[in-house]
Amino acid sequence: MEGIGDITLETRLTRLLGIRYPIVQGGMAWVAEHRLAAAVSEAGGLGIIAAANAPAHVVREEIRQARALTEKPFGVNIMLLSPHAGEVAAMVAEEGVKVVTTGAGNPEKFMGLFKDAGILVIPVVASVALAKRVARYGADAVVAEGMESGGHIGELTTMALVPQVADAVDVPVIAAGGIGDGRGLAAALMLGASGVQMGTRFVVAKESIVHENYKARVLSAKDIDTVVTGRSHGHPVRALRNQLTREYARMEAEGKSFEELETLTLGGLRRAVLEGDTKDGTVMAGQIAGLVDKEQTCKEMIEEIAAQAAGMLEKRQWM
Ligand code: TUI
Repeated sequence: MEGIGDITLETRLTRLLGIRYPIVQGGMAWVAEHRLAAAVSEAGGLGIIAAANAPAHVVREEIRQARALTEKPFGVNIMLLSPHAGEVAAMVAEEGVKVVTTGAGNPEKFMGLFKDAGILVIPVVASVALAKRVARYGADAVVAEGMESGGHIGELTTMALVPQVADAVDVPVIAAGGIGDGRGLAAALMLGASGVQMGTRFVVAKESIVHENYKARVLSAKDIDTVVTGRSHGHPVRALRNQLTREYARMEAEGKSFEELETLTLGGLRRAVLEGDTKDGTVMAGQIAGLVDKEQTCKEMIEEIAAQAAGMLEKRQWM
């Protein structure tokens, strides 16, 4: 029982996952590696290792390194557009991972494999239709992710998506997109969610391996500093505005092909995260970047967010 006075942040999600706070860390490519995931899980949230485009043997090593850092549960995010998604799915079942989240697609074909391995499956969805579908074939919870998020996004906002998904499915709903503090957590609970997933806030965590240039851009970002590129070919991505996004937008307006645009961004996220190239790299971040203004440990972040949410709920501070 966590909270202040009578207010607890124990929810269906904390009970399902056996975690202390209803806070999940997003499965961010290149960012969500074993150190960040272990730190979030150690702090009482659910840490996630992002498989992204990595082959299974690389992700397996990440899982083992996370296990050396924490005995608490953590998850693996499988990015369904990855050519390695199938081999990663088989590997996580073999490794006995407790929780899998999926993103950027429909995880239907892997569902039997995950359920047979006793894995809790939490697909990220951007619509009511996909939420209903994954719930029907056995999802244990869903992440309802609004277009305020960084990276690959859907069409709906968190404010509109979360209550509609909460009404449509019986499993716990985790709200994502535009959430960065205790106010966001409290608001998500009022929309019918049982917890939140946060990405951008964790990018600047002390335990995050993200290059200091990238962290500095997130820390200094204003509310209107993110842009969405890639809408023309059906893979919209939100990132902080820079030389690369301007060039991309220019080429997109000229009607350049998907292949030409892909060449421009190839390796862009890795360049930004690992090398600190914030001019010609892809600095993925959500709209909440404008609110993220301090580097803290995951424990400090999670405890601050939980205390703020619990305090607001107890004092009816929103009224
Ligand atoms: O997946 C994410 N965020 C991501 S993935 C990523 S790597 C990437 N980089 C460049 C281009 C494309 C991917 C960076 N950020 N979030 C979860 C998420 N899933 N957001 C939206 C969706 C989604 C969208 C449509 C899930 C399912 C869907 O429909 C699938 C279907 O078949 O109905």
